[in-house]
Amino acid sequence: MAFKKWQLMNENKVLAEKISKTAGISMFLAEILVARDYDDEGVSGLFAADERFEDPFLLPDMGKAVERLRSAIEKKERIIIFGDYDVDGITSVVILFSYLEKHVANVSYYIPDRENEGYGLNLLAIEKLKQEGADLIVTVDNGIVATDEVNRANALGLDVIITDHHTVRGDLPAAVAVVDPMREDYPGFKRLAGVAVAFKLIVAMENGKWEDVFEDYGAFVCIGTVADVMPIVDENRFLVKRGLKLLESTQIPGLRALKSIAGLDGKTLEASDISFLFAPRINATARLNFTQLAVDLLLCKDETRCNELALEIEKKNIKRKKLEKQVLNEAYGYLERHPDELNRRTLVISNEGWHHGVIGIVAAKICDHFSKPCLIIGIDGETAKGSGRSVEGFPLIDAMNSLGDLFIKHGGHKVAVGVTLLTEKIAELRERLEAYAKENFEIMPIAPLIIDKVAEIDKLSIPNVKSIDILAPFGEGNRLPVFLLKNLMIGMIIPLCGGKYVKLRIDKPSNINLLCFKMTIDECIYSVGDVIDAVVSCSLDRYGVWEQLTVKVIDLRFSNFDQERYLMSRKEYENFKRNEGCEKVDLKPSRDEIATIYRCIRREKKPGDVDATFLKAFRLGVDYGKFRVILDILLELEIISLEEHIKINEMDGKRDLETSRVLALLN
Ligand SMILES: [Mn+2]
Repeated sequence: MAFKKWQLMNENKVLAEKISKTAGISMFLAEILVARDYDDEGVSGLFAADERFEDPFLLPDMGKAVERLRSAIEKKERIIIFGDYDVDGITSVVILFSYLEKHVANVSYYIPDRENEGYGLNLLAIEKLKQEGADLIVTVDNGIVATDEVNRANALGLDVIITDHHTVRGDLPAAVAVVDPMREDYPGFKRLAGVAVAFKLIVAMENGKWEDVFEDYGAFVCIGTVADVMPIVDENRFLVKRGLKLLESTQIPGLRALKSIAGLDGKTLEASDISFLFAPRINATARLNFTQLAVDLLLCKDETRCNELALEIEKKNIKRKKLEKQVLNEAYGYLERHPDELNRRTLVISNEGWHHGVIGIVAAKICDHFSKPCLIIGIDGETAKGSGRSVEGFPLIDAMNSLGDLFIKHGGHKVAVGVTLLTEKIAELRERLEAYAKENFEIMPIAPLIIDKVAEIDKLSIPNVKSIDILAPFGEGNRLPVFLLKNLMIGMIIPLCGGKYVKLRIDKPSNINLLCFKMTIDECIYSVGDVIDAVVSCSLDRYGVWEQLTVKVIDLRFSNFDQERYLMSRKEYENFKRNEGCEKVDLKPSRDEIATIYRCIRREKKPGDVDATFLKAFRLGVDYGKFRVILDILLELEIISLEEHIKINEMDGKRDLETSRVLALLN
């Protein structure tokens, strides 16, 4: 498992008791809310949000947008919805197109080509649409920065209505209407998805009556909102909570086909089902440049055709997974061959031919695994495209902006960026990004695992876990409650599904079963009798009237693991490897310590990776930095080899520690 910094939120029993009484909720839930900085007012606001849908006419320019659109319908003008190829963009197109088509408007849609056109309104498309006889363009999920494009459209006598949810930069485009909750003059909830803004336009067309149109389009609004990682708070809570219910019982053929292919038939849906099962399938089409498939499916009214389209999409998704795995394996392979890379503050990995559609997912996985900002770059001859992901606390877009001269194009936000550059600039990007990180972050931030509270085993009861249901849907901005269980003694270790997963039976302080879905039996370094701490989440599985509590492990550690000490020691080692100066006495191992680690590795029946082996070394009293230095020495003297796992080499003759250069560096 990748190392995450456990971060326990503050507790305040007095406030929790007060909230529990005034809001009439369990103490268990009240403590979680306190950990999330809610006070009693915040709590009543939280639950009131379930009923809150703001009047769409509060959005600036909404009146103008409605007026223009109505006159276009009346005059049978040709309306083009200009969308985007991600899930938010696609769902936006689908709802607005369906609505206008139903109202017999002369309407069609345009989604730019991901590979050739990229995101947002562009001049060529505007010329083309004009030539094809367009009278009015309505953007969804884009357009707020398209000043030049709107000017061009105006010059051609083509009207534009902008609906978007992205940040306003500079002047607003000179469009007929610019509807965007991020406008400074909008006082309401800002973090709506593009599809929610498009939905508000529909509601405004209905004079503010949202109920019926929500029945028709709510499921799409929910999908786009969750897929675009909007926080599930405030108005989004309303949209997602109700939208999920609609999606559960939807009669829309395209959604039914997609649900069925994702294995979600008849299931109670959670926001995570959209993030992990719906969105990747819709996105797979755009990643491989088959966006049309997804739009066709979502608009299709014929069940048989829907099932065919869903199957096609599934094929694309399988292809996407294959490409992703291939790039991921090649990136890991590179890191294995260049282990010193992992001592850098930032990772930049590039290769010829890596598919641009999957580099973002791969960057996210590597960033998550090593807790370091990561750019994955696919080279395509003379130019290259990169996608970056970052850990909280290292705003990657700031770094990219400071290196702006290297790029042909770049954009993004704090945790995710995209860049296009000349292939010959990649080496410079690598070095300058690392230098930027060094200059601005002496100590790099590490991804935190945020824990709501320490829980006693007996508090993880069915009524308590049920009481937190009211907080759902969980997702961005409203994370699944997570608990820390301390000092658990393992009574039994049980392989599940042939060892793919592990069940830990805890005997002390009381009985509980922990399910580890992120660990195979081979990766389990714990033994019966070990005392561990576990970070867990809980869920209730319902089988008719029968309810069962499931406790899922998110992370595990030996109880006496000292996180601060580990982080200090790790920093010391990385500094040493980067030649940034270190406390040599902390890193220099004694002969005995080297022998101890050697024996520890040799004793192992199944070879482990560096992290797993370290946890054993740590129990023998060897700090992380020193442990890594010992591995370096053993590797240098060819006593061990390290690929994915650490193995003892067959040796002829003795090795002399005095010949180690690593050791000499620490004298
Ligand atoms: Mn969007």
